[in-house]
Amino acid sequence: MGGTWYWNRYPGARFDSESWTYGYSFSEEILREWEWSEHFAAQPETLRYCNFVADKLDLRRDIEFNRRIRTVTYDEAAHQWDVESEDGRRARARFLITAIGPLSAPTMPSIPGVETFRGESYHTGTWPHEPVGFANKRVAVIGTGATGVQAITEIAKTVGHLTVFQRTPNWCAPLHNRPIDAATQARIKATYPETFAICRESFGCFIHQADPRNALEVSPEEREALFEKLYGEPGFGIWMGNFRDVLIDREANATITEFMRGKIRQRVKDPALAEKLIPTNHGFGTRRVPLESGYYEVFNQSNVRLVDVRETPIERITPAGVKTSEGEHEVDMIIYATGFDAITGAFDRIDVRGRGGRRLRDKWAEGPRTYLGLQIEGFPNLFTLVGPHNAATFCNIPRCIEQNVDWVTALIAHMRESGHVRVEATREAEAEWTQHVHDTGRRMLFTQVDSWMMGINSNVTGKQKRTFIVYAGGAPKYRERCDEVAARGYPGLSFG
Ligand code: NA7
Repeated sequence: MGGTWYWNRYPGARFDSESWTYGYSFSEEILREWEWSEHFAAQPETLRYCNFVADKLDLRRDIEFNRRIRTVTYDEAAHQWDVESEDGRRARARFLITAIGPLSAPTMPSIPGVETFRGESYHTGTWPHEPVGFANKRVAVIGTGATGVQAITEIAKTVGHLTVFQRTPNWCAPLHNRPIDAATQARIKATYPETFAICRESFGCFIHQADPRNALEVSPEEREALFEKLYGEPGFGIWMGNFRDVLIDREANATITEFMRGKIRQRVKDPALAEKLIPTNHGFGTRRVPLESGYYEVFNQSNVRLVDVRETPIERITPAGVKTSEGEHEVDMIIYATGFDAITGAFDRIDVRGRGGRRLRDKWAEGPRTYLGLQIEGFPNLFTLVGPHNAATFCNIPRCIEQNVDWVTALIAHMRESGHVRVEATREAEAEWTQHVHDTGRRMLFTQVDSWMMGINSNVTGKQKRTFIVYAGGAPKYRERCDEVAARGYPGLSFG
């Protein structure tokens, strides 16, 4: 139970969304009864929340745990999906709804020798349930994405010696987490409708709304003042609540990038080290912004070392540690914070066969093609929640999941009422939506940068080319389009 919050139990794992914007909005009882203890809850609390919801709604009786699905096949004669798990058990259903997660297929680095290491080793996405201690141990962390940044900051508090292997530095911003006091708790509970209304209208369904001004139309002093204010505030404000053009316009982006550069230089004592922690190949916000709670200060500790693997590449993992071109780093533990085969990875791990035995993997070989990120031509009655080309992949995710679920539920109800047993995206509608996803994406600077949001994973064969896998038009526009399709009787879908 809990999905991403079940698996990602590495030290330091916590929300980057405000807790009170992240929970389910559909049940007043759940909203009333559940109390978040911190503005950005840590993983154990979120997992408790998932279990609380499951119990409250009596969901366990409808869930079969430990059933990893191997093959799903559309039976054209019966208009049903045949679902087979790895243990050979089967199930059949008219509709198949995937809720397999955009960041659920962890990837190990393609470095030789991983299996030869004699010490402890863990991937952050499959962290053990037993406690892992770091005191008096020499620990290596490979990877400095959102996960690595959280894990490194926490591990550094107790570790004997920490070596961080960094390939690409990211622009990290302060989280400013704090407990929720009683007065704030009361206010949160009294204003849920307003909170969710604000989220609905913001680009990524966060509580932060973009400043309506352009960065370059204000004076440098005004610009600096907003940046400074946002840097001092909790959460993604600096990313999502910044001047409206900083993620679109290069010159505007350069202003916030310069500001962030200054912050890293202020916080890291050794100037040469600060330069290594400053990204040089992408501007602020064009990759997922890790939120941090003392990350840069970790590098001021005498027991922490940063290894820039662009300068000294990792050659192999040895039985004793990590060997770079410069020499061997002997360690007791290696932590792989190397990320996921994002968004399409979980689909690739299932053999999905549609009409005529067509494989989804083949259809998406050159990148996904979808209608509204929810339906696929050739794969009737399949709905892909938080799938590629769906606004939910670039979102305060539960907010967008609820939109996906409501839309799919209404469509299924519509089919029941009208006696239909089959629904499928038309080729034309799929082509149009896919083109729209590409066109919308091109406006955004993040599509010019390598990251998981562009389908890049250096450790997965065939995922080295930038691909439009997320919808970058924002949640409100996406919802508008979905609502319009439903209101007009579902153009773009063929029913049978
Ligand atoms: P990310 O953001 O994909 O980060 C993975 C990190 O691992 C990143 O720093 C990579 O460097 C690094 N990496 C991956 N493979 C290697 C190899 N072979 N050698 C060295 N370094 C490597 O994943 P996260 O788990 O941090 O975050 C994923 C999302 O989960 C996050 O955005 C949240 O929304 C939740 P690179 O940048 O590729 O050079």
